[in-house]
Amino acid sequence: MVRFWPMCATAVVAGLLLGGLTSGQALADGSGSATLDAARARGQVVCGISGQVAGFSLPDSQGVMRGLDADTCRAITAAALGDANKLKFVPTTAQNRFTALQSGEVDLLSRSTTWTLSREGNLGLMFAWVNYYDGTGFLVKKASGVKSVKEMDGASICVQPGTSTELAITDYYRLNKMKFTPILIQELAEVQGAFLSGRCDAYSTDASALATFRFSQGAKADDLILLPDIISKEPLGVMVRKGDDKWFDIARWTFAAMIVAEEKGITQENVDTFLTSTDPDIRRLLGVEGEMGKALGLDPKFAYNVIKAVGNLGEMWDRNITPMGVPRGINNIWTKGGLQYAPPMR
Ligand SMILES: N[C@@H](CCC(=O)N[C@@H](CS)C(=O)NCC(=O)O)C(=O)O
Repeated sequence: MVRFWPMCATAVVAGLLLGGLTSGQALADGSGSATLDAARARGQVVCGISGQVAGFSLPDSQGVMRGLDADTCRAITAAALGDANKLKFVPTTAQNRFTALQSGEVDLLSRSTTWTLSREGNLGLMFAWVNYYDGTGFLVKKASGVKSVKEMDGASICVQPGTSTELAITDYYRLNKMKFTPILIQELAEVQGAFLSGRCDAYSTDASALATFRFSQGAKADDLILLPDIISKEPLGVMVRKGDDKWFDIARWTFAAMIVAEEKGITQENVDTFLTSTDPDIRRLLGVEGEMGKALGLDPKFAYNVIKAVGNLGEMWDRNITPMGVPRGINNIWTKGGLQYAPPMR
């Protein structure tokens, strides 16, 4: 006790001083979120994406970044700054993505990143929401005749280093007393090219990305088979830095807003017709009554701005993932049998 108290007291005093100073200052001068204040000052949210994955983040023929991850950046920007276009995309790789967020180069990371304990516990970063419940899958050539991972003992597998995919395959092979040779290639185009040219027997990553890659092969898609085995859970989430709780809240409640909108049938196109709704949930959601925006340090119409910019969660899916031929499944909202469930916005 004699040794405990002084240390404890020092920590408490230091905590009060630091916490008091930072949050007191932020409250006096700004929103309570250093990240939001910085984004407001520069007039832009900076969002880390991959920029290379169809359905998630890939520029279209006009150079506009498209995909679920890109629209996630848009939604949070619309909530934060009231305008989804006040957004800068920064491409990141599997290996530099966490440093980009830690260093402050980006305000948030929306890059098919799996939520794991060690990532949340060790990196000073945290996951605000899951925008895609995924799992590790395998793509093989139809000509190989392989129908299941169990037939792939001794196989060479192309995989990007620094991914949870690498760990999932290692676990699976260890558990099943099988062996594989990892062919580690950092660049996405190279890893895909290596697989297509036969340098490895299979290409493994998140099943979503395999499905969209297969789809992008056009007529040649039929030569490739996505095996039915999904060997791990890969909840892909949106990450922010620890220590800016208000920014975390903004990211989290942006998703809640898109889910509630879907529950209530509110879309990008019809949202204005709901402004006169008598449903208390809808009135609070759209900022007609209550102080939901204020609680987040935002405009009362933050959720309205999100819906105007990207629509509800289902619209985000339909715009980006449905065209790739991937059914929504567990990614549906809870009222339709899926995992996306929003806490009450009250
Ligand atoms: N979800 C896994 C894998 C993430 C990952 O890097 N996925 C590939 C899927 S294609 C990707 O986004 N590559 C794009 C790139 O390297 O730019 C993780 O968090 O480690």
